[in-house]
Amino acid sequence: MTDRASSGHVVALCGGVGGAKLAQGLSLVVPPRDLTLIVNTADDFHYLGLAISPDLDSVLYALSGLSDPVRGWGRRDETWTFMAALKSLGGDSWFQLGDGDLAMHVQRTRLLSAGASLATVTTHFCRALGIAVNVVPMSDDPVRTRLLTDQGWLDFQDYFVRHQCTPKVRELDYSGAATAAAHSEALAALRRPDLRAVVICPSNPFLSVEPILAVSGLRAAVQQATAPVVAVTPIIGGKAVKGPAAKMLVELGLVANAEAVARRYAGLLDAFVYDQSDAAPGAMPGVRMVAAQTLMKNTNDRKALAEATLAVADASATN
Ligand code: FO1
Repeated sequence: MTDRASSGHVVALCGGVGGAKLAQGLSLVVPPRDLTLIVNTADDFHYLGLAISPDLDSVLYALSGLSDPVRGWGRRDETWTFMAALKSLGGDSWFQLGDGDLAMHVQRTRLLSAGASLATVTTHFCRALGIAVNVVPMSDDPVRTRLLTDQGWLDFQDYFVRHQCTPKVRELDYSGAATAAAHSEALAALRRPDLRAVVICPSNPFLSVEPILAVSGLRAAVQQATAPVVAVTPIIGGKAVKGPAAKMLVELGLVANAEAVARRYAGLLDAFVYDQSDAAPGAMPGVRMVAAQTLMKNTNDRKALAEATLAVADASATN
């Protein structure tokens, strides 16, 4: 019988492209029944009358091998006939929906309007895509990230895509988070007696992780988890691997480094994984700082980072 350290349930909080990559890495080293992914839904929005859930889709695509390796979002080998035709008709085209990707949004919209919950739709997609891992939205209730910028309040995708993250961010609001019910499967996974680790993926702390922690009950559930909580840095050498995390840290009056991200999670962490090319973050009482290769260039890197992150958790559990 293997001891608990190399078995037990793993929960990962993820959002965005970096989160989807480590989620895939974890799915390669943990049996599917022992892995629950709690995914950010605060990027979700309605566009062309369709319900779009980008972070759920990025995880589903990453786990099913369908994700586009360059973009990080949407499907590989995509075609864009629909968007080109829509544009020629004067339709909105600022948020690009590939022809294959469009099927996800159409089917999600159909199932939601037939009364299914977002979690039920996600389970339906997992079954259809051959994914056995538990993929759970942080809540079935709407939570929406909004950003107060030098151009006023912006909805998330307006900031992220239409404005390409150029506006200066002053404040964030996760509207709906206080009243949204944390999904029961997310809470149950965090409360399992056989919990091995809680992994905070290398996602943007402001845009992907804190919206999850803002949903009532989830931060407390992570805090009270009986297993080590380990976060992986999304910042390497003062820069975000992808997206506006470093820029936002500076705009919010913080330093653009791994330590600033670790401090965002103060009170939650047992360990923090920073990149081996970086200086160790400043000491935080009770938080082990561990170096690893955190840049994931391919599937092997994702698998290796997942193994390293779980090894950190297992070592923390025995200390
Ligand atoms: N990001 C872009 O920068 N431009 C796009 O046109 C775009 C379309 C898109 C369609 C589906 C989808 O699931 C994601 C899409 N994204 C696009 C990325 C999306 O904004 C981000 O993945 C998340 O919201 C933040 O990580």
